[in-house]
This record gives sequence, structure tokens and C-alpha cells, in this order.
Amino acid sequence: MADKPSFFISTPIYYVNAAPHLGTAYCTVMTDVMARYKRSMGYDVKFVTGLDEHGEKVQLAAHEHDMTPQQWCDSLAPDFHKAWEELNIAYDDFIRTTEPRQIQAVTHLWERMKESGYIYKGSYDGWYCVHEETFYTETQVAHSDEENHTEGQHLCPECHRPLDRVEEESWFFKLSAFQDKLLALYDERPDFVMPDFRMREVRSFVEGGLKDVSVSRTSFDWGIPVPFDEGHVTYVWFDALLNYATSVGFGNPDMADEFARRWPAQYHVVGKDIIRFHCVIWPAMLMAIGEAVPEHVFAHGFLMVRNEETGQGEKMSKSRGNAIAPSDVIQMLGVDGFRYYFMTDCTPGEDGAISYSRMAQVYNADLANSWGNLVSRSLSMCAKYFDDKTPQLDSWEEATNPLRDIAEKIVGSYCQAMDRMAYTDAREAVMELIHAANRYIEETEPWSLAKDEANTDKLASVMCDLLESIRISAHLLCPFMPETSAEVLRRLSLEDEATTEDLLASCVWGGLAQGVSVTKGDALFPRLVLE
Ligand code: ME8
Repeated sequence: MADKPSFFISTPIYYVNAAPHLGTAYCTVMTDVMARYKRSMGYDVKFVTGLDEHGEKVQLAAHEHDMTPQQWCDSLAPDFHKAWEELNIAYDDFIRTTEPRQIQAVTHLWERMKESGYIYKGSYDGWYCVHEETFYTETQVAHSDEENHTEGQHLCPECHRPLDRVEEESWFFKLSAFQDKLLALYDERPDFVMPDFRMREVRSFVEGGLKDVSVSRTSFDWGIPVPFDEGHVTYVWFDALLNYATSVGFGNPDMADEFARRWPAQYHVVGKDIIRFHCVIWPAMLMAIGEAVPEHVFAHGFLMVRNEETGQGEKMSKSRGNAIAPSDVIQMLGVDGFRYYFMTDCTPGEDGAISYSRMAQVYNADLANSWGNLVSRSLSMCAKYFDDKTPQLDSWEEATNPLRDIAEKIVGSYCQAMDRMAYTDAREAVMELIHAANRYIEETEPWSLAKDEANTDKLASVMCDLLESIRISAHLLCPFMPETSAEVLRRLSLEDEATTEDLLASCVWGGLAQGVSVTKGDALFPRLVLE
């Protein structure tokens, strides 16, 4: 373990105000795909996800259900575990901010902040949105009122819910002292925020000037106590952001080695709604206490539901009646189909317009007709012509393998795409091989070759070309569709390969096991019939 390079990646920790939904599932699958890919590239991956359990929003949800906040969190946490299990999310750690390790870490953070001189006591008088758990300045609120034509009642610039007026004693974090340091960070590491256009957004926000942020609350008590000031609890974001560091041992003397080895994180994957917290406040907090900042924050777009009449993407909401439940999609596409659709049809980084008809289209085109069909045709022909075995070739190297060039070319472009979470590009690379292999079947007509024994060698090499293309495609698709890729490799008697830690070696042309049993099996992706 220790000699493998560490790769630490996280999802946001989700609020426990509702059950997991398509948006949180989207982000979690996106992170899981990267984690699986990196494991296959030989990294010692730590993938952490979890729950953000403090704050007013959670407290309110608990009260609405006549429970204490802790009871409420405990009652919902299993739903998240279950949802991630169902989606085959292979996380290594699940952190809940009410756990003792987080309380220990946040307490330590306060002490370090106090030593640093970057916090001071004052009082906050301004606007707060409980849904967003965010403070807003008078200017932000005025702008929003103008845009939304509201009078009297001030609405949240983000979610348009009514704002609360808050007046309370509070500790402040001197974010304003970090403007130059943050701009220097963005200059030095332009890929700190990905994709590029998000980096530009963050930069211009910081260039506009930074205000100190209130980081403790006194008007309610569902939070981690400030160790040196009774009556103050930690502002939920000051607590939540630290979870990443906590999960690798921040503030725990017994985990000092682990922290040194794992920190900083390579990737925080977050939605575009929370980039200011992750790309401005979080690095400033780390700078304040002298810890390294993460390598990348990848901000993904939002899933919007495509209105079939207007063709426009609309925000998903229960009141609009357009919310799509993850379980409905899983029922329609299967788990691997779900993962494949969301990861390859919506460009990570941009908003994605989703619809049931598009799901069916992508599933049928890519999975049923292209990938599934290639596997089922090739394996059935192989089973039929070679007695349920993979062919044996005397000279695999000399065998005609026009698919080899494509396979060799796409592995490089696939890896480049995966490394920057450009999953739609990675899909294109793999599909190039799959489409070429399907065309190859039409061109070589194995069924005609099979009619004449004189063609047995030729038929064997054609089959090996196809099976080898399938083997390599299964590897490359594995982060997206782990179950079906493992099944394909099993059908080729290569089950051990599914957990490869050396993807590049596994994708070298010629790795097919010869003369071993091949299983035809059922259709991997039965075609969807649309009503
Ligand atoms: O913000 N499309 O938690 P949260 C895509 N607890 N992704 C979506 C989405 C949509 N329609 N809706 C939500 C919080 N998401 C804080 C995070 S981290 C230290 C604390 C995803 O439960 C997206 O990734 O509101 C977004 O950033 C996240 O859910 C917000 O989850």
C-alpha cells in the first residue's frame, strides 16, 4: 500500500434535510468513476463522502418531523448508505459531521485559528438564508430584489426563499486578508478550479473584494461548540468544509502520518452552487492555519430536466412536477445504464438537460445496439465456431488485427480525458473502438468464413481481434459500468482482470486468454422499447 501514490478524492457532504436525489447521485457517481479509474491506474485511493448534519436547515427539518436533530440524522443516514450501495459507489470512508472525529477536528481548527490571529469577535447584523446556509450582504440582497422585483420581503439571491434578518454576536474569519494570496494561488495554479470557465468566475469574484465571514452562531445551538466561547456554535460551513481534512486525520495526533501522506486532497468534486465555499473560503481557511490547499476543485454543472415541448432545460422541482427519482431511472436503465447515461451524456462541468427519451436513446444506441450487441454477437459466434472456447492462435502477433491500431490509439486519449474528468471525451474514445469492431464483423463476415474449413485460421484471428477489442473496451468502460465490465471479463474467463491495478498493462493488445472457456450469456443491455 505505502509505495503506491495516494489519490484522495471527495464528494460534498450532503445535507440531511432530505433523502438522496438525482443531483447528489450525479455528483457521487462522478466521483466514484474517477476513484475507480485511479485505482485501476495503481493509486492508493481514498474516496470520502458523507453527511453535513449540523446547521439550522437540518435542525428545522428535524423539528418538522418531531425529532431531535441527532435522531433525524440517524434516521436518514441509512438512506444515503443504501442509495450509494445501490449505485455501486465504492467509497472508502463515510463521514458524518456529528461524529467525535469531526468534533475533535473542528475544536482543533478553532485553536489553530485563534493562534493564527485570523479570527476576531464581533457582531453580525445582516441577512441569512437557512436553505443555502449562507449570509448575504445588503448589496447582494438589493441586487436580487431588483432582479426579482420584490418589495417588502427580501428573497435569497440563490434560491429565492424569504431571508431571515440575523443580529447576533459572532466570531469572524478575516477572509478579507486573503484576497492577494488567493489571486496568487489562482495565478500559480490555473487548474486549481476546473473547468477553466469556473476558474474565471471565481477569480473575478475575488477580484471584486472579499468581506470577513461570520463563522460562529449564537441564535441557535445545533452545531459544534466553539471551545473558548460558551454559547457560540460553529457556523455550519466552517464545520462542513473541514470534513475533508478530518477524514484523513486532521487534529488527531494518532493519525499524523496518515494526514501527512494524504493531505492535500487531489480532487474535491462539488456542484457549481458551492464553488465559492470551496474555492475561496476553504483555501483561505487552510492558508490561515498553514496547511496545504487541495490540488483541484472540480465544479460540475446542474442536472436540468429537458422540457420536451420547448427543448429548454428546467430546474428539477417537486412543485413543477418534473423531478425524476433515481430509482425510476435505475429501474429503466439498470445501475450501469444509469451511471453510463449521466456520466457520458451530460458534459461534466456544464449543466445537463436530461429526459427519459434521451436516456432511452443513449441506452439503446450505445449500450444495447453497440456495446451489448458487439459482446453478444462475438461471444455467440466464438462459442459456436470454436466449441465454447476462445480460439488458439499459433501466431497472435502476426494475426491480422486491424483493430489493434485503434485500440492502441484510444487508450492514450481515454486516459487524458479521464484525468481531467472529461467523461464525454472518454466515452468517445471507447466508442470508436466498439463501432470499429461492429463494422469489422460486417466486413469480415465470420459466418461466411465458417462455411469453409480452409478459412479456420482466418476465422480464429478475426474472432481474436473481436474478443481482444471487447476485452480492452470492458477495461475502459469499467469505471463507468463496473458490473457489466466484470461480467464481460468473466465470460472471457478473465475474472481476475476486473480488479486490475495496472490499466495500461491490461490494455496492451494481446492479453486475451487462448483456448479457455467462453460464455455466451444473456444480453447485457436488453433493448428498451419505447411507448
Ligand atoms: O451544499 N444537479 O449540500 P447539499 C446536479 N452540505 N447536482 C446537484 C443538483 C442538481 N440538480 N442538486 C444538488 C451542501 N446537487 C453542503 C455541502 S461540502 C463541505 C458541504 C449536488 O445537500 C451538487 O453536487 O445541498 C451540489 O453541490 C450538492 O448536491 C449540494 O448538496
